[in-house]
Amino acid sequence: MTKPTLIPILGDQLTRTLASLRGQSKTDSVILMMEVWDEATYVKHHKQKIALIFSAMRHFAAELSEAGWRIDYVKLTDTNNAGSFTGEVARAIERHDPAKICIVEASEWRVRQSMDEWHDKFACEVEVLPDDRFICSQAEFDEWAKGRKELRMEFFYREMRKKTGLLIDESGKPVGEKWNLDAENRASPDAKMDPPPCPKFAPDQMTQEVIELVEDRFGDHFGNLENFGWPVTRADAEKAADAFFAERLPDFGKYQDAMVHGSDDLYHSMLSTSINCGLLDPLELCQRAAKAYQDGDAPLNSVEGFIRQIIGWREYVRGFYWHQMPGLAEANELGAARPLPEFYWTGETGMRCLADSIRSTHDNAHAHHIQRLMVLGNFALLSGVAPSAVEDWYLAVYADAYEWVELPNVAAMVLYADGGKLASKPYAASGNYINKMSDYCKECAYSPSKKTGEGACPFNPLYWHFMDRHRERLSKNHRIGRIYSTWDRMGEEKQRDYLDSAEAFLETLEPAKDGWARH
Ligand code: FAD
Ligand code: DLZ
Ligand code: SF4
Repeated sequence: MTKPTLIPILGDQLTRTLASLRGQSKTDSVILMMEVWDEATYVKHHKQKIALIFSAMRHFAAELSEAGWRIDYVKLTDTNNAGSFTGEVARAIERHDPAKICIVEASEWRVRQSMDEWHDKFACEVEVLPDDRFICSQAEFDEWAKGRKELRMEFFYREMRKKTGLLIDESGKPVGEKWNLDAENRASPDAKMDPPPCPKFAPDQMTQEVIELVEDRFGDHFGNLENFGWPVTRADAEKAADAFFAERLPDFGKYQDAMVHGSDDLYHSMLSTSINCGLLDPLELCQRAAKAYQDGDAPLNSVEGFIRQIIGWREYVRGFYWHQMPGLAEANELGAARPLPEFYWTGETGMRCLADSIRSTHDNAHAHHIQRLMVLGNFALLSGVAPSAVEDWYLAVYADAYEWVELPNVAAMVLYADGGKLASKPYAASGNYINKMSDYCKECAYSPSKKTGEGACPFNPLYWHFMDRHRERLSKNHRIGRIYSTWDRMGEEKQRDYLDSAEAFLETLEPAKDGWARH
């Protein structure tokens, strides 16, 4: 009897066309899928994230089994569960005596490090294949980055447009003559907004069992499971995509940066969880978006904006992550050291923008981009929270969070902890920005127009406190340095007022209790 090939499939590799499945004989292979304690707890993930991954894994295993594959599925509750990928692969080798292991490279540094030991640890051959679900290979990204002093998404994105042919005309130029229509995508919320609700998928029996397991084993993790409605199969993820293209893509661009209290999905696609665990193919989604433009079903600013998020930002942060690791996880160029405030976990703050973004995070394991960047992120940046604490929080609370995508967004885009390798300037903003882009401030306990003292929006003094603290570095930055002439014109008394207000506010921040993010 020929020895089989063992094909481990990880929780974010749930794709029928995965490189390790292509060209394999169904009779000569065993697919291994493992629910393991290590993955469920390296940070204390939001309950919905664990339920999503376990349920999507179980559904995917059933789908493969139906298609004739031999599946060895290890549940978290299996008595001898080894608790780690390496431990489970070792046990599977004993069960199946494979000729070789064939696996697609892990998406995260932590897991790749442990997989690197497999060659020495296991007697059989270990073949690790590149993850070709990304449009840009790591070698290609590294080549693009070579010799560049600054890495900027915009130039990378143009290469990806040319590579994929998305929104490129016959003469090789961008459709509509501009590469980037972001300037058209900054509308404030208005009365014309009426986003149709995003589809939610009622848990079937398999998901229900997983929900009970999560409640039982991870009951002390952040978040609730009552609202669980994420797609956990490719079929449902496609329904979610259909609804987005039919109902929300046309206004996606215009209202991309808008925030409305209590309105969690707006015109966003809500597809990141499905893309990241493998249920949806990012390139196919972009091709659908481009077709919607060609067919006259959506305007260019929306379609270009959507495509840019995926073949631009998503591909770019993945390349950046591998280009910068392991240093990126330690980066702290601004020397930020404050503990994460407790309200990031409880939502108990009078700052209405933060409270609403944290509520959505708690209830849905999701907040949209501008809440993550300009509310939650901006606050952490301005108040100088230590990058590792902020990174752990983002990794724990979002259902779409994997380190390869979370870390560049948090460390580099939000916190400027990489010293500007990814972003040309810190995304620092006062209350003005949030007031312009949301309806939060109208009913807030603070006033965005009040600059200092009692009742002033805390973002206002914090903004100047941040700029003052980092003057030496930021005054040399050509995109933000000019702000210091405004600061200097204020005079000492006004400046002191800002700094005192900020310090008084910072003193009120209660640090997070131990044990929320890490076990
Ligand atoms: P849409 O607004 O509909 O955008 C379409 C798609 O574009 C998304 O599904 C996503 O795949 C991609 N995309 C958009 N922006 C980014 C980005 N900055 N980086 C990578 N992909 C992007 N996204 C994650 O998938 N996982 C994370 O852990 C994550 N952490 C973030 C942390 C911070 C601080 C910030 C500022 C952004 C983060 N993002 C992350 C990016 C973005 O917020 C989410 O992808 C988006 O909110 C998901 O909702 P959506 O599918 O409705 O996105
Ligand atoms: C996120 C996650 C969780 C919570 N649990 C598992 C698991 O038990 N088994 C598994 O295969 N994958 C899980 N995942 C996704 C993995 O963390 C992800 O596939 C790797 O970290 C990628 O490097
Ligand atoms: Fe947020 Fe300030 Fe507006 Fe309140 S006033 S919602 S704290 S930006």
